[in-house]
Amino acid sequence: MSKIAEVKAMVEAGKAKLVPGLVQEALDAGNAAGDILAGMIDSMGVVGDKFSAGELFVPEMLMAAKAMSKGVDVLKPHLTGESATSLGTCVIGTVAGDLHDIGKNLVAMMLESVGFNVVDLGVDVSAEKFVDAVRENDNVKIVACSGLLTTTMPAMKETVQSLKNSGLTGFKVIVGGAPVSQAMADEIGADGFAPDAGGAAVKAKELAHA
Ligand code: B12
Repeated sequence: MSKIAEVKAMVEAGKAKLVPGLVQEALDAGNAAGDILAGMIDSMGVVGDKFSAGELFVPEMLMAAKAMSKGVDVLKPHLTGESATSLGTCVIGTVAGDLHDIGKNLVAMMLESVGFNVVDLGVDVSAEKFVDAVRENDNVKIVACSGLLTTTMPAMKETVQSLKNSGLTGFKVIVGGAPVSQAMADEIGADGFAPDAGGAAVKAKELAHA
């Protein structure tokens, strides 16, 4: 079994203690950090499908998430570069009612690596909290909203609308997460969408310069 296949199997099995060592071994064997990350993201897809099929439950899903997070910690220095320039501040969070944060954390990491000062509000963030963060932080150029549940899409819409109606200016709003699409982003009035963390960084840079 290849090292990446071993990492994937252990993420799926939720082996948080084993994953960091295996990720390091995969790096040492010459695998690119991006390929190892893609493998772990695949594993989360498998876990989600098994959850849908009733083959595993929330505790197993949580263990897989913990295992992936530990693996990402090892990859972090290999995925991000030091950026000398500052593109301004990016406020990021997962919208109200939603506790999923792996994708949001990856997006935050990539935004930081391209030169944003990232203010991470965490998960289950209300629309008011997003607006307060824009008011309270200097030079906010981007607000990034993450959401993984179809049931929290109304909260994402409310967040975008609250930000747009706040009277505050100088920033753009980007949205993302598995159920989000460009069409949905357009419909709720967001300025940008990207399907993954790398795309989020590209889109944020483009909008911050616009
Ligand atoms: C791990 C997980 C959990 C963990 C989360 C732990 C954590 N710390 O995040 C736990 C166990 C807590 C959990 C709970 C629940 N979950 Co859950 N979970 C997952 C799972 C398996 C993986 C999610 C993940 O981390 N993916 C990997 C990351 C890297 O991908 P990502 O988040 O999509 O992020 C990428 C992009 O979307 C994008 N992106 C993300 N955010 C942003 C933001 C911006 C601005 C941009 C531009 C891009 C962007 O970039 C990221 C990196 O490339 C998914 C299955 C799946 N296929 O997604 C189900 C899934 C999301 N969960 C689901 C469900 C139903 C639940 C529960 C309701 C289960 C329950 N009965 O309690 C609860 C809800 C809790 C809550 N209130 O939030 C469903 C959602 C169904 C739906 N359509 O709404 C899924 C799809 C599983 C399924 N197939 O049924 N879950």
